[in-house]
Order: sequence, then C-alpha cells, then structure tokens
Amino acid sequence: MPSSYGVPQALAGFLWEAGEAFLGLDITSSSFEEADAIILPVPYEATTSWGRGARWGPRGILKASQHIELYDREFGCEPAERLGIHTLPYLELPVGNPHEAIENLRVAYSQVAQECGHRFLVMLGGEHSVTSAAVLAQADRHEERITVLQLDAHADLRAEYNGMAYSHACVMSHVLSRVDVVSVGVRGVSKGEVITSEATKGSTLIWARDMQDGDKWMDLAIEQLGPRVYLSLDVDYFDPSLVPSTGTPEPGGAGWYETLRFLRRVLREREVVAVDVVELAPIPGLHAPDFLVAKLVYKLISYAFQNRLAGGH
Ligand SMILES: [Mn+2]
Repeated sequence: MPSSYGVPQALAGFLWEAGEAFLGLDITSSSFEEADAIILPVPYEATTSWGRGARWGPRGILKASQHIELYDREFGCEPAERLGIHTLPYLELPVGNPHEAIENLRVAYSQVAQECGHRFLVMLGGEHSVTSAAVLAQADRHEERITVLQLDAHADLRAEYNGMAYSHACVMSHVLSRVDVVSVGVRGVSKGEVITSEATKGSTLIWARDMQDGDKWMDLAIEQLGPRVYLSLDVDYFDPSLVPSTGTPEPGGAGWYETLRFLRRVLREREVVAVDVVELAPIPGLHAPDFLVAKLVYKLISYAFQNRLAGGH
C-alpha cells in the first residue's frame, strides 16, 4: 500500500503534510529511492525569541526555488538535470513541549538518514533548535567524532535561554559534548559564550569582522574541521541587507560570493554528512531573501556533487 504522500514505508509512521517540490521538479523525475539528494522540510517553530515566522521558512524556500534558473555558469550545465533531487513532504512536530518536539525530530531524522544512506540530506528549518536533533542523530551514525560547521551570526552556546534549554539560542551548547563546533560569521554573542568557547577545546569562533580582509579566514576555518562535517547554515549569517527575513538580524554579516567560495571548498575538502538551512522567516512581499536562500540550497546540492558535475558525465 502506498504510504501518505508517497514517503517510503519506513517513514510512514511520522506526521507529514502535503508539500511542494524543490525547483518545481516533477516528482517522478526524482523518486526518493533514486534521488542523489533528499530535501527534508521541517516547519518547526516554538522558541524564537524576537521576530517570528521561521515556521514559514521551508515553504518560502520551496516556493522561491520554482523561479530559479536551472543553468549554473559555474558548472556550465543544469545540475538539476544531472542530479536526482527529491523533496519530502513537510514533517510536522508536536508543539507545546520543545523537549518532546526535538526528541520526536531526532527519531524521525534518524529514520530519514537511515533511508538516505550515503545520499545528500538537506533539512530545511524551521528554527535553529532542529539542528541539535539532526546533529545528535548524525553523531550516533558515525563512530568518529564529527565537526559541526555552523554559519551563524550567533554562537548559540548558552546553556539555556528564557528558561528553556531547548531554545534556538542553545543549539550548540547541547551538542558540544558529542561533536566539535566551528562557528563562522559570529558577531552577536554574550560574554559568557565567549568564555565558554575559549574554555572548550572543540569550539572555534570565526568572527565576522575578520572576514572583511580577504579569504584567509577560510583556511583558518577549514583547518579546524575534522574529516566528517555536518553543515548548519543559519541565514542570519548573511548581512541583513541581503537577508533581513530572520528573527534576530545582526549587522556586518557575510556576502554571497565569498560564501559560495567557502562552501565549495568545504564540500570539496571534507566529507559533508548532511546539511541544514534554518531561521528564514519570510517577509510577505519581499521575495529576494527567500530566493537567495533557495539558490543557496541549489548551490549546496551542486557543490556536493561538484566532481560529477565538473567531470561532464
Ligand atoms: Mn543565529
């Protein structure tokens, strides 16, 4: 019997809501079983502290993605034509108890990752707390310690925030015992977080200010990465002139091209086990940020298969 919305039988026990396909790709052109990349949209939001709307991030990204030119000058081809990309429906989590929701996601994500095997898994949030569920699930799947590369204006190293341990502001403090964390683009942190980072061997902060003087920050960041990397991209990493659509915007963020150069290197020089893109809170009528994030997801998938795309076969 086909499961709800065509998800594989092993995933049928979770709560799915009808979604839409990344890039508007025909679902038959990229089935779950045959796809090279799997997109998991998780429209979860419960603990954002200021601006709200991250719940609408996955929908904003998927809608904007339908307007992307599929041709990519960097590879001289249409990556979407050469790679199978499958989008799962929206994964719904219980709201009300953040701990329960994130635990629920950890179980669901583990199962999705299991079904994905070595294919490229991209989770679309939702608020940043979804990352801790994915990171813990990935840490369980790998014997060697993995590194989380977090692109984010914030360090997310608080033990708790507004009385909540499972807040979006605490993501990295939860996983630091299991993984190393390299945060890039940091510019809005508490004194306590700086002290925590400096006292923790597996924690590195690359400050946004230091990214203004050429690309040497990229070498520093990549040197800190172990062989296996989980990449988490909080869109507030970008300058708010590019992406104002996020709950806690900070001035002085990163631009487009240096980010692409960096990500292409990371996906070439390390094994990236999975990625997420979180905290986009679309502003009605303002399409540019949604489009930027959608295009970034397309770039990430293309970079994950850059050898195949550059090889021309
Ligand atoms: Mn952030």
